[in-house]
Amino acid sequence: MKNRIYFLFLFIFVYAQLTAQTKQQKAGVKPNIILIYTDDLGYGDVGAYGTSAIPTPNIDRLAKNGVRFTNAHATSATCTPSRFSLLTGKYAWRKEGTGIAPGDATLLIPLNATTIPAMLQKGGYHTAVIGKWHLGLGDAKGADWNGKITPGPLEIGFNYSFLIPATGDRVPCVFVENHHVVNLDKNDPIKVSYKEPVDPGAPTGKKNPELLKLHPSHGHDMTIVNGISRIGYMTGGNAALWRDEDFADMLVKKANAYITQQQKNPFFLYFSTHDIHVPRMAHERFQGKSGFGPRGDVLLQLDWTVGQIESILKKNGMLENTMIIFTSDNGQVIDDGYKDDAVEKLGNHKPNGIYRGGKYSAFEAGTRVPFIVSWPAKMKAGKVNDALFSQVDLYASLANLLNVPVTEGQAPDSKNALPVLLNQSAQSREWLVEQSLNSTLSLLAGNWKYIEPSKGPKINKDTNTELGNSTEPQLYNLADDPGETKNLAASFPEKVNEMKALLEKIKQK
Ligand code: NG6
Ligand code: CA
Repeated sequence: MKNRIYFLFLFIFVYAQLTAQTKQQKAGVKPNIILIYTDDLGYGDVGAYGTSAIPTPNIDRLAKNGVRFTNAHATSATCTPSRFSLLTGKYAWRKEGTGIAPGDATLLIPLNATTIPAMLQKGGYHTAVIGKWHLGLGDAKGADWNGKITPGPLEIGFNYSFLIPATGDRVPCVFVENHHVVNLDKNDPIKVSYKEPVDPGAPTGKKNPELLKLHPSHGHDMTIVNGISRIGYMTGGNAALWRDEDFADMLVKKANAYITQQQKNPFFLYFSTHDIHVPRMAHERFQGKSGFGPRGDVLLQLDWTVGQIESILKKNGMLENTMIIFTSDNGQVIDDGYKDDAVEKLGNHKPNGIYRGGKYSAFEAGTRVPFIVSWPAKMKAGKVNDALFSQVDLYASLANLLNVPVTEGQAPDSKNALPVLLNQSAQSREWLVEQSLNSTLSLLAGNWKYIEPSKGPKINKDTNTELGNSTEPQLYNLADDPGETKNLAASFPEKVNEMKALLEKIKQK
C-alpha cells in the first residue's frame, strides 16, 4: 500500500515537471516574431474594430485569440517615415529626406543605424523582410537594377529579403530578391528615371489612356505596366515585370518558403503587405467579391493573407510560440490616385471608425491604426488594451523581451513598453508624437491632443482628406471628443503652453 502511494506521488510529481517543461518550451522566451505590416489600412477597416462593413474573419480571429489595442499609433500618416521610425526606433522627422520616397531613392536607413532586425540578430534570430520596402535601395550612385542592388535590407540586419522595392504604384515594377531583380534578362536591361521619360516614344498613361485597364484619378500617369500607369518612367526588364493581381499570392508563397525553413532558429519576419495600397488590383478570385469595389476586394485579399500566415504557422507547429503583430503604416485613404470606384462604392463602410482625417492627416485617423498582438503560448486571448502605444516602441520592447541591451543613443525615441505589448499592463507611455504629410507634429498626452500651428493646406484636394492643419494651435480632449471637433485651445491656454513646451523639448532631444 505504502509503495503504491509512493508511486502515485512520484507519478504526479514527474507529470507536473514534464507539463511545466512543455509549457515553458511553448512559452519560450524566444518566440518567433511576425510583424504583418499592412498598407493604408484604416482603424475601422477591420471587423474587430467595429465599423467595417466588409468581413475580415481571419484578422478578427487573430484579435479573438490575442489582444486588440485601441490606442496604438504609427509614427506618421505616410509610409516611408512610419517604416523608418518602426525599424530604427527613431522618429523620422529627426532626419531629413525621410518623407514619401520616390521609387529610385537611395537607402534611407544609415548603415550604422541600429535596427530591429539587427538587434534581433544579436538575440540569435534569423531575420527576413518580405513585401513592400519603400525605404530606398542603393548608395548615392543609385540602385543598379541590372546588377547587384546594394546596400539594402541585407546590409541593415535582414538575412533574407524579397521586395516590392518602393510601392506598387511606382516604377520599377519588378521584385527584388536579396541583391537582384527576379527574372531579369540581361539582354533587356532596366532603365528608371523619375525626371523624364527614358524612352520618349513609349506609351504613357497620359498619352495612351486606351491602353489602360485602370485609369489614374491624379498623378500615376507615366509608364504603363500591366495595363496600369505608374509614377515614374521605366523601360526594359520585360521578363521581370510583375502582375499586380499576383502580389498577395507571391508574398504568401515566399513567406511559406521562408517560415518552413526556420525550424532551428527563432525568426523575425517583417511581412509587409502591398494591400490595401493603390493600385488596388486583387487577384481574379477576389475581384467583385466584396461588393465594395476594388478597395473592398483587396481588403478581402488582405484578410485571406492573414489566414494563410496563420495556416503556415499551424502546419509547421509554430503557431503556439509565434508572436504575430498585425498593424498598418498609416490610416485609410479612399481615392489615392486611381479611378477604382472606392468613393462611389464606399457605402456604409466606415474605414475611419469614429476618427477624423485619414492618411496624410494630423487628425487621429492619420496614425491611429489597428494593432493586434497574438502569442498563444504567452498571452491570454480575447483581451482589449486601451494604453497609448507607439510603433516606435517595438524596438525597445522586443529588445527587452530578448534581453538585448539598448545602449545610449540607440533607438533614441523607443521606450520599453513590453508590459503593454504583452498586455500585462495598461500603463501607457505618457506621450507620443504624430507626424502628418507636411510634417506638422501633434502631441498626444493622456486624453489631450495638441496639433502645432502649421501653414500647410487644410485639405489634400487630390484625396479629399482633411489634413488638420491650422495656423492656430489646436487642442482636443479625445476622451470627450475623439472626433476632434471642438478646438479647446482658447479655453485652456495653459494646457496649450504646457504641451507646446513639451513638444519643443522632445524636438530638441
Ligand atoms: C503619393 C501618391 C499616392 C501614394 C503615396 C504614398 C500621387 C499623386 N500620390 O504621393 O498615390 O503612392 O504617395 O503612399 O502620386 S504611402 O502609403 O506609400 O505613403
Ligand atoms: Ca501606407
